[in-house]
Amino acid sequence: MDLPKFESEFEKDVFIGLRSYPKYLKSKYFYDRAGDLIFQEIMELPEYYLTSSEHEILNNMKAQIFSYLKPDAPFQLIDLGAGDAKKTRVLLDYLIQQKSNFTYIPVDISANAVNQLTSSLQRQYGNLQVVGLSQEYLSALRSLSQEQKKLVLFLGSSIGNFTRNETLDFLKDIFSTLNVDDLLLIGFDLKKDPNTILAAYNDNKGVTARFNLNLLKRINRELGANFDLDYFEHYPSYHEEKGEARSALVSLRAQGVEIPGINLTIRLEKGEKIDTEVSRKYNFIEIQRLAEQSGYEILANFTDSRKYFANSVWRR
Ligand code: AVJ
Repeated sequence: MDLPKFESEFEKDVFIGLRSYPKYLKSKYFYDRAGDLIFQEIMELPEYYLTSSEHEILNNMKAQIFSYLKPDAPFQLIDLGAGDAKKTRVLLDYLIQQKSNFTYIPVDISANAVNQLTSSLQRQYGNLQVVGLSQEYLSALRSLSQEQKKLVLFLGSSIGNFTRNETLDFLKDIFSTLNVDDLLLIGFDLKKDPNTILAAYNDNKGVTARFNLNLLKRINRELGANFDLDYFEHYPSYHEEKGEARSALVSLRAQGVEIPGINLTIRLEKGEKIDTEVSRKYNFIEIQRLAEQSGYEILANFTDSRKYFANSVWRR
């Protein structure tokens, strides 16, 4: 099929996703200005254990993590998908206290997030060297100096949003930008009691529902669509064997929606879903296999007191 000409990747992805069956929208589009703020609210929710678990690990293990770097010379701390860098500040505080010589390089697709973060860090830490990059992860990594050692952070279980194939491709691509002995620190959400996982994506204040529905608001605003948010409901599920938490938006009645920005009209049956996110959960065997298949050596796996989350240190 010949696709019409699109002005942006967003337009193209929305068009393709809403013409598919089942319908889907890519989760990376959650993060517009409003979505960034709602995600910050999610990270404060008691049900969303991921943030507090990872915070606990980084706080307890920061000295060990940096001991693997053996930094005798200036190094680069690269933060992929830095957002507001709330958890990274634990590491920054530690490095500054240790008088480490490093450059902090937050990378985020959102130029808004990178600008806000850079100025906030400069306010907070007078002479921290910060180079914010609002680019795709790989082009950012490829643009960096090869002279200095790198520690690449991929925190928060962002890796969980990739499909299986995307996960391996991503890890191999990162590998190709690293030098021998450079490090990667990845956050994995661990498989656990399904009720605990489901609750993290189904909080009782409805923040996650708002986060999910914001995607339709974004399409209304940016593509002139007429999604009626009252006729969609947040629909989270957890598939234990697959280790996949999924979010969808379910249509509460049969309805038509117009999306003039991409010249598209869609129909939804009552009960039909639009898939919006997969958040993959791991165990240590799967983490080990991922590292092997993408060429890394695992130096350490750290977990929190509840064993909900893991931060894994990998070496090229
Ligand atoms: C930012 C991808 C780690 O999948 O847990 C939170 C996003 N979605 N609540 C996750 C999210 C719904 C989050 N990540």
